[in-house]
Amino acid sequence: MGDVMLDFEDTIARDQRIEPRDPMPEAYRKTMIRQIAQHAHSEIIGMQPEGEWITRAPTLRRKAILLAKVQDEAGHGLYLYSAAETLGADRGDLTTRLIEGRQKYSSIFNYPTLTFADVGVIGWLVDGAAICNQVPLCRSSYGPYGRAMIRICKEESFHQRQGYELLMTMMRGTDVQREMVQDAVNRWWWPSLMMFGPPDGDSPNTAQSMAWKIKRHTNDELRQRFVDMSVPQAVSLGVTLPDPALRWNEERGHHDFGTPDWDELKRVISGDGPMNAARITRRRQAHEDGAWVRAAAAAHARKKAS
Ligand code: BYC
Repeated sequence: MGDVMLDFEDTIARDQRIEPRDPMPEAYRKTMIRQIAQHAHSEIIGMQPEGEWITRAPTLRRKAILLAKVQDEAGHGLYLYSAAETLGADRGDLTTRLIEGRQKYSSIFNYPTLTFADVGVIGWLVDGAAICNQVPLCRSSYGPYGRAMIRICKEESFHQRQGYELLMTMMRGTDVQREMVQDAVNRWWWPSLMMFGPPDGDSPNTAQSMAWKIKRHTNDELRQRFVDMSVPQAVSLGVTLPDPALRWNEERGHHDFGTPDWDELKRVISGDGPMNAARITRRRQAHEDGAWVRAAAAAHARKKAS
């Protein structure tokens, strides 16, 4: 066991990657499965808020873009479940944990999408926050996770661009369209800041995950990066970010901003957000609807093996 730890620590210290067959401490394996599974669940549950707008997209072009984006999220979920399987996790078991409420997914997907402007704002802010959080994860110490993240980030950039382009189009439209965009920004801004997790002083996992080079920055560092990145984008779009405390701080070289409602984040994480019950019910239904496909695939595999 001593040697196992030495090899592992040495690999981490040399900034090299841990691969599936490499020895690793049990706690590292557990942490990786936890983070990758939660991330995979977020991608799959994340299909729902925007998926609801596919049949109601205003034009064929918007529908095609949205379809492609939502399908990409399904793909991300699959790469990530595969990465979790390289650590010995079982995908069926992970899905069971999700639909029984025993494993988390991102708080952001527990808010409703009220108008088509939400599709644009999710692309701009939610995918923007996702990119901010996930680009450093491309250098995460666990090989299969870091490699999955490279492809995911490329696709997320397309998602962000489509959201921003949709919002630019709406902002060039009518007063009603501009109001829809502003209203969506008002509703999604604070939940987007919460995607980065609790503040550093209240984040039980950050210190160990940074030491293992799973996480490369703390939650607050990435949140700050996201705010700094979003402010000029909001200006060119012509929308107001709903935070009276938001201002440039010359001394820090960053924007100061207000405090998110951390009690709200706790409520949403613990299952008590506006859409938690609806999201899980829908996911459970989809899983049950797919039972015949899994049975057929298993029967086919048995037939081929015999
Ligand atoms: N929502 O010690 P902490 C996407 C949990 S997909 C819910 O800071 P950690 C996209 C946290 O898991 C977005 N739970 O934890 C998809 C921990 O619980 P446990 C998902 C949250 O892991 C489709 C506890 O609170 N992205 O972007 O060091 C369409 C304490 O937190 C949240 C990822 O999953 C939250 N917001 O850091 C569009 C990225 N925040 O497990 C977009 C990968 C915290 O101890 N994950 N919790 O019971 C990460 O980077 C990290 O896991 C986090 C949290 C920064 C999220």
